[in-house]
Amino acid sequence: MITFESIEHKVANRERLSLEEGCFLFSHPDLLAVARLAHSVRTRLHGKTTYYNWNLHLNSTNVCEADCLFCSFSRLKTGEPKAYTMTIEVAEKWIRDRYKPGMTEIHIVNGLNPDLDFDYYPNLLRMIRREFPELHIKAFTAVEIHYFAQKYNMTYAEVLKNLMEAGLGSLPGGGAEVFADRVRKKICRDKATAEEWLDVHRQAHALGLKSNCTMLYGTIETIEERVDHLIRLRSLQDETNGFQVLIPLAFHNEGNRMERLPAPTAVDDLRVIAVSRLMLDNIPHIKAYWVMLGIKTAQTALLCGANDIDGTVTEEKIYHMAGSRSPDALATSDIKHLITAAGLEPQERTTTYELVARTAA
Ligand code: V47
Repeated sequence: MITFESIEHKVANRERLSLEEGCFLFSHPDLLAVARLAHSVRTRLHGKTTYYNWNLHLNSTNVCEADCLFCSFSRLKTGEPKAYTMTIEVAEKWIRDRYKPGMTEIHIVNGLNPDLDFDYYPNLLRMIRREFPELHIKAFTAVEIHYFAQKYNMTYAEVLKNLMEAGLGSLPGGGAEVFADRVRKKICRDKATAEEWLDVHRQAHALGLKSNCTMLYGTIETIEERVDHLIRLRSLQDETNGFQVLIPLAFHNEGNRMERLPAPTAVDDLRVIAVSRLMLDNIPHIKAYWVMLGIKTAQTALLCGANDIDGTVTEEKIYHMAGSRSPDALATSDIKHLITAAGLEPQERTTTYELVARTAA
């Protein structure tokens, strides 16, 4: 029989938790006990060290053929109100206006735009590598890579190699949503399937790229489907060891077709962070993405299993168009303050978790 004590025992012995144990933790009435257990694992892995980075988000087009019910960012067609596609020149100016020497990462996620040639993407990366060589380029979700392969008639490996030659440094974790077919058929029926999403990451890892992974929670998924999602990520990680971090993504309900669903509460958020830490014994980091959680919940999540708070971000669109009330950007001094105020130790990192040391100005 599963009890909280039997799970504690397994965690202390570094044994892997099962689907049933994950479901038990999601339903356990004592959130603080689950959080404390997750914090003990976080502390075993990372001590008080809490990572952040100095980054910038670019969404160079929001035109998107996919019809995800939860999305507030995309526009179906070029020419619709609020649809936009930056030329490479406009993207260059956009970055230049926001870039500060010392930044280490640009994160790029776009819509699935039917009106662009494949060259647009390597050209965008080449421009960034030429003009902003200090930036690591973390770009294009597995859903985008899958779309490029289909649309431009290439294999995943061909797409990835092309983009790597142009400067791609790693893949972000978006587009995973929840892997269960039942959920995908309802909320994101016309984009990469779970197997395709996983296969893009499998192939990226085989080519030596690191990547991130996500889980979108709070729409229509069951607890069992959440745990199944985590277990599928864990299985691929057993195979490749290429995932760096899980970012649980809380559903935001403004400006999309799932507005009638209530958004997850802080208790849901903290529980997902904690159970993710406990289930994913082979993924090193769990990120409390402050843009999505809000600053206060993100800070609390650092004591419930998370050990990373993402970065400065600067002009995030996907969550702000879906109702996020978080600020547009955080200064690194604000991030460091949040971490130290939680009794933890801030450590700046690169995208691939090398430590960044800065001398005081
Ligand atoms: O793929 C879209 C999700 C993702 C909504 O890899 C929504 O470091 C909730 O993946 N409510 C994009 N979620 C963001 C993303 C990400 C963010 C930060 C860091 C990293 C990383 C990755 O956001 C999408 C989708 O899963 N999403 N709309 C919404 N209304």
